[in-house]
Amino acid sequence: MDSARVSWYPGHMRKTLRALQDDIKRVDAVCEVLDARIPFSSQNPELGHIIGSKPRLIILNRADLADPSATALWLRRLAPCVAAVGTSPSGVRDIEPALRRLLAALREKYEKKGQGGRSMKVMVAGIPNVGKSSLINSLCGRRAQKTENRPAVTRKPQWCGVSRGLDMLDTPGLLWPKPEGGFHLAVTGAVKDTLLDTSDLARSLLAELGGIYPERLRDRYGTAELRGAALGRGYLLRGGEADEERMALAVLDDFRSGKLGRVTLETP
Ligand SMILES: Nc1nc2c(ncn2[C@@H]2O[C@H](COP(=O)(O)OP(=O)(O)O)[C@@H](O)[C@H]2O)c(=O)[nH]1
Ligand SMILES: [Mg+2]
Repeated sequence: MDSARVSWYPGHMRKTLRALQDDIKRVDAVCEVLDARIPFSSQNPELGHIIGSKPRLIILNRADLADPSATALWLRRLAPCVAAVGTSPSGVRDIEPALRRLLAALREKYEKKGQGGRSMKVMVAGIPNVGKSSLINSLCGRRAQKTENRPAVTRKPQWCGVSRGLDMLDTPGLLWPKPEGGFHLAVTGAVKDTLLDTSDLARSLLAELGGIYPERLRDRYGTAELRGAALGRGYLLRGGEADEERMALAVLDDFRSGKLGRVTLETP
């Protein structure tokens, strides 16, 4: 990466970028974690540059919140790729077998060199708050990594033994300066809410959901319109006007917690 591009980054992201560029040299493969609801927008092009030609397994995390039929399409499009729910051990069961398949050729190479006992090292990388640490915890069967529902909880690289011969490296999330899917990243919680106008965000989300799942908005709010929804719920300001800000928070919370059903915003 040339330094002109790196200088675009805010300080802590630049540090993350450098750390990933360094760590990539120490690993045999990478699990690139995407959000199953927004596989396009959650794929960091910069990470692609860092991964280069290393074996890569794509993980569509938060599959519990995504539309299963859309996930099935993405699994085919992005292969080798598995779907996962990072918060439970049963939700990550496809990952280890997929990694072993991905690394079979390399393993054989090591065995021929008499290094069969060598442990395989896999980096887990992706945007902030996509579930990297949760996935690793579920794979390791213990609470090895700190997880929290906000970006930038994992600050330093952390190793964790998943099983005999397989070690995984947790990494801090990497965003890039001007993500094209900024709106989708914000509604799914990868970018801090405070950076964006909540009402605008909720309005855009309602418009988009109105196009894909209109009946769900009708069922929950009686309308696809923010102001109408606020009035319908009796969310009012002192003068009797609709409290759109309060309604916007409710809509975003409903979406993020799955109360609007399983939703995928991007299809292949
Ligand atoms: N619904 C759901 N929530 C998840 C899943 N994986 C992670 N989370 C939640 O997403 C938030 C961020 O997880 P974390 O592992 O800290 O993300 P990281 O920043 O990528 O390491 C936490 O609140 C997790 O409980 C998943 O598959 N489904
Ligand atoms: Mg983390």
